[in-house]
Amino acid sequence: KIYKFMTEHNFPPLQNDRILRAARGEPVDKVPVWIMRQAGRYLPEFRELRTKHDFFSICQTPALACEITLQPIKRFPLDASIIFSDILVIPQAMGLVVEMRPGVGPVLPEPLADPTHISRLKMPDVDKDLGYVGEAITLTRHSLEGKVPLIGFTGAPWTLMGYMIQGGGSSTMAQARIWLYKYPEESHKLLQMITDVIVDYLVMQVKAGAQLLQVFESHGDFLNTELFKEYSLKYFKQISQKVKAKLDSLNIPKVPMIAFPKGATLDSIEIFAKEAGYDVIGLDWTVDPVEARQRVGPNITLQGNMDPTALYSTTEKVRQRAENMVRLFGKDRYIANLGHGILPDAPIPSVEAFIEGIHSV
Ligand code: 1CP
Repeated sequence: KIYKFMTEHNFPPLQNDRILRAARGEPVDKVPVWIMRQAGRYLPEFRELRTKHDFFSICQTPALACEITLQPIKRFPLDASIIFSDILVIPQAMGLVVEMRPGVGPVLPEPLADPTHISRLKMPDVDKDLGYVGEAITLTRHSLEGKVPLIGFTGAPWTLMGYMIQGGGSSTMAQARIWLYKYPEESHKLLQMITDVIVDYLVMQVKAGAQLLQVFESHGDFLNTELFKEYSLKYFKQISQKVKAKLDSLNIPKVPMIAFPKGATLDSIEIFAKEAGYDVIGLDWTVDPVEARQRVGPNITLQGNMDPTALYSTTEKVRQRAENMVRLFGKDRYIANLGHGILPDAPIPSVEAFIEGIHSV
């Protein structure tokens, strides 16, 4: 079990706590910055390693997951690392086959075609079935030598339900949305099962050494405010409450929790900030920083939100845009990031200019 080797003081002392300070609402010397998908295809050293190993073998091999997690940290003055893994390890642990097809992305060859298929799912023993993520986290915490904090993560229930029903990425999520209207009870049943796995999974990651947690609702785009409240917010609340309660009962210090409800409406974001119980809310690039701050009030940290495609302008413009973003969000209660994952062919000089721009204000 992972638990036996989790003791915070066994890890090297932390040298850069900007992101933790920002998440807690404490002042910072410079705005912390990290990039969603910062370990990925845009790095030649990642592509090189990928030619030799299958995607999920990397996730399941702690030494490889650790090596890739550190790649962007070695190159850039980022303020956080995020463990190399994927949100689809949960559907896998629940018994669904997930393949990573080159040029296509994740494919689930036998998705849940209708609610009778829920019986195909199993409730995993997270310490056993996803223990490899915990081992990768513990190893990475040591290998980071305290340089920056390590973020653990999961997909949110609705986003994972979407992949489980669609069988992969989808531009409409129509089948999964149909479930919400046609099979509301069974949808809740499925979402609750996924939520229960997520809670144990996140607690396990903290035991293993994760210093922040991010919950990715990448399919928030597909939910209007009413659906968001019923099928997303409800489970986000459970996740934050139960993770905190379990950590308390185990006498393990709580860690800041980040929610990224991508594409959620501004009304959803406002309700989320008031009710969901997260320290940080991530915004995609369609949200105006000033309006977001007015809506959510002063007591929550915002994260984001430069358009990933803005990295394809000149480095000078990228730097200016990054500086301007900090001015709009303000230096307090703010974590700089892109508004979604960095694209696989993003220019590396733009990544450098982005980070420089953020740190220069
Ligand atoms: O550096 C990091 O950010 C850590 C690694 C990481 C993370 C946080 C990966 C590696 N995946 C994720 C999360 C993830 N995976 C999300 C949430 C973030 C987001 O919205 O982008 C999602 C939706 C996925 C699912 C997924 N995995 C997709 C999207 C599919 C779709 O069209 O809906 C894809 C393309 C993947 C594969 C993947 N995951 C990660 C990498 C580096 C890759 C590329 C695969 C490869 O190398 O072949």
